[in-house]
Amino acid sequence: VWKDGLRAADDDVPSITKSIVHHVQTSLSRQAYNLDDLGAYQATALSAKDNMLLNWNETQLAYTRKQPKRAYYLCIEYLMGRTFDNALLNLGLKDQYHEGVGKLGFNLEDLLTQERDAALGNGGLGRLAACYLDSSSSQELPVWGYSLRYKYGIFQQLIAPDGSQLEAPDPWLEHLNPFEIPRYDVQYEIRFYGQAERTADGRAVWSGGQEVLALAYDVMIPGYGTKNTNNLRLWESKPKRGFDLQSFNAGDYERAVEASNSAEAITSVLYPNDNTTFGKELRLKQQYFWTAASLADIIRRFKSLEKPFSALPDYAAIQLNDTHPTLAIPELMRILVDEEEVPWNSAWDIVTNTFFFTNHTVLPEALEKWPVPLFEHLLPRHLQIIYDINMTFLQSVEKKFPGDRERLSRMSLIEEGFPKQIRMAYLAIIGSRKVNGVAELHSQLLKATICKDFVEFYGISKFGNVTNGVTPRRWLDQCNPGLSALITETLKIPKSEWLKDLKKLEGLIKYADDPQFQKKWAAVKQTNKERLAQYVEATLGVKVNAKAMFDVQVKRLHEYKRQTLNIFGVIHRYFTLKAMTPEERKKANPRVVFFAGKAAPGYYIAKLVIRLIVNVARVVNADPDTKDYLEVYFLPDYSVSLAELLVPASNISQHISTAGTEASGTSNMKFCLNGGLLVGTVDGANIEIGEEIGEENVFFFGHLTEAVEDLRYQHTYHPVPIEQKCPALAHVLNEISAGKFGDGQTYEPLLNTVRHHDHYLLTEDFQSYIDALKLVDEAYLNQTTWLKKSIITCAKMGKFSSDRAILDYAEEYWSIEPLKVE
Ligand code: 26W
Repeated sequence: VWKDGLRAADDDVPSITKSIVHHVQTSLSRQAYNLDDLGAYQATALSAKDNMLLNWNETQLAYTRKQPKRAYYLCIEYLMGRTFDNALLNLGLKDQYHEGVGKLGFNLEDLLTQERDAALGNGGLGRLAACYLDSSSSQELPVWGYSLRYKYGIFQQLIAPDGSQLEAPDPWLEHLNPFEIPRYDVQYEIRFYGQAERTADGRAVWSGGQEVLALAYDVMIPGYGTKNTNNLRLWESKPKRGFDLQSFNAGDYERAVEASNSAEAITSVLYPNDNTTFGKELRLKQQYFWTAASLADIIRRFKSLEKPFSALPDYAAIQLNDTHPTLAIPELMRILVDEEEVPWNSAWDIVTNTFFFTNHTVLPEALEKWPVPLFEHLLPRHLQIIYDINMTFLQSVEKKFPGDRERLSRMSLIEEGFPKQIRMAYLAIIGSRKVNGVAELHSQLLKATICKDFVEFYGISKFGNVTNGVTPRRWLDQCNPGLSALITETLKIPKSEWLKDLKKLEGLIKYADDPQFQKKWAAVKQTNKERLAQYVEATLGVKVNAKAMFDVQVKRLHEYKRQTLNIFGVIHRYFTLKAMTPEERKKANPRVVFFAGKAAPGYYIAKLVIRLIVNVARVVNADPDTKDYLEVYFLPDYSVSLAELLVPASNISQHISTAGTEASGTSNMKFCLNGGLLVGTVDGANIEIGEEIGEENVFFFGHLTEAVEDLRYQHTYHPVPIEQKCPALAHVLNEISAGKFGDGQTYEPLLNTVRHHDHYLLTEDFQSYIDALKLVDEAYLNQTTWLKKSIITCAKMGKFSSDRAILDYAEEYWSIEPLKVE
């Protein structure tokens, strides 16, 4: 039963119960007879962890032996959600654990909810990284993730009595975390501040300042249906010396612990900003701490191979996710030039063949730029290196475009001004082998805007596209077991086959018209809607009409994502229903509208939008005239786990960003994969979803990207009053102002963004949005055609598996190959 004397659970039920009891008694030192769900969860998770560890060890051993080229995925956020359920699923042990836990008097489903989400991310970027890790292991690719072990993840969102967002810390590590392994033997010293003195040979010595320790924590990433188990390495900051003994002895206890507090602060909290820079020194410290520790680790591993440094690109590909890890570029130059004595030009060759850069947003406010004085103070040597890179680079630009001074200043890594700023995106572009965007439209826009001069300089082949994807394990099988079972039964192939080759879903198309199949399909959706309704009742204490159409918009609150368009549309619908006679109302399509999402704590307008939604919900839900036809809910504290409830329960979901602003979107893929229909603008990956599933199955509306620039120009130079441009919307805004949903004054700043500049073009898209929703209502009334659309939508989502995306990166970018652990 015990493998090789290791206390690892075997995969039969008796061994599983035995190993759980063993962990109760030893790891937790508790007794089985008075164990609560939390304890039972911890012991069960530890038992599952033992199983994963065996695979993890074998995987790492295989990598060490066979020395394949590896990819390193550097992302400052990983939005993992819960691990336990996914681990059981990927290990193929869910049924056995269900039974084993049952034998001990517990219910596995209850234990699963004891786990806190690992919410080390804000939104799209972090969740994408989590999906990519799942796919890397599942596709048996040697990929490791690197990030920070934030003590506090994304804040918990509370809603105050007046409807506004409040933030509370997320102490996710309060209890034992069964899924992390501290590696006390893996530590690196990281320096900040101090002096950098150039030496005669073009190198420099960086000394003094503050030194802190980076300590590794490993999180195992099991693949689905394979032994391959990759690693996510998270760094924790620690003081190099516990505390200042001199001050301590002098009785100055505060000073004694100051240094240790400052070291620990680095990984204490995730910055809650999404798509907007913040410009704080601590954030730059996080970025350097993480990239320097990760590179030290990568270089140590490479050095153990005893190859010349010129071979680094044959053994390592380093993926920079957005600009947050761009410091890795000057850091690798520093290691090679200053520490390893590699000549500058050879070092630059190595660097530019090792890094790959993905951009995840075109919003100007998200483009990272660091003020030179702040940067120089924290990282004096890196500033020198960046200046040197810039000089060489601009010389080559000058050579290709002689005399074009404008171009030189446009392309410089340093933006002139007071203060001067370092353009991190440009550094990432010139320091990388290839650059890509995350959906076709986004990659096109990149080439036409941020990268334009660089395309002219390097040629087009350096710039590509990898459309995002999502893991069907978590986002179908795990969150929607009913649908997964129905698909398996219908396709008549093992689930492991279609879950790893998602194009196989196309086998469902031939049943799209089959009444029997449609009936089962509808029943699964209904069950999921009732499951969500139960959650809402348990958390908000209200009963939701689960017979109505469920309409969902869940994502970070941001003006460009236009939750405003949605809530204004809801208000318009409410007025329309109000104006009807009871007889007329009976013909309306009953709808429940769900919102969820967090706003950055400092994002005033986004927070006002939440407040408006909550207060509109209050008024609408309390109106007996319309109650049967319209309900609105704002579900607090959106998370991966909440998404796993919402995604399977939606009839439609909304992805309604101003054209050209949403780089890709990934929840659009999740909803469609679960048979929800998409209401959206012609933006990001919506476009490719439309191409795959057929435009007749998507509700597109709104202006196209090409029109946006002109429209904004018109708004600035030839503004037309909103009453004239869009009377329906003007009426909605006026009613809000007049106090229909609580004090109108409160919302004025939000309403004015629409009345005045309307940067996100609500007045331009409102009418076509309302028209699209009308089409949705009409379509929903005919359930036969609706179900057919729903089935075809799911069946044609194969392209959007993150397996396809990660294989694309592996082949076209990183040049790595699968290595199966036998
Ligand atoms: C420095 C502030 C900051 C923080 C986060 C700037 C930018 C970010 C992220 C890159 C923003 C982000 O998450 N972008 C989203 O990335 C997803 C994955 O590619 C896309 O699907 C979303 O469209 C995009 O908004």
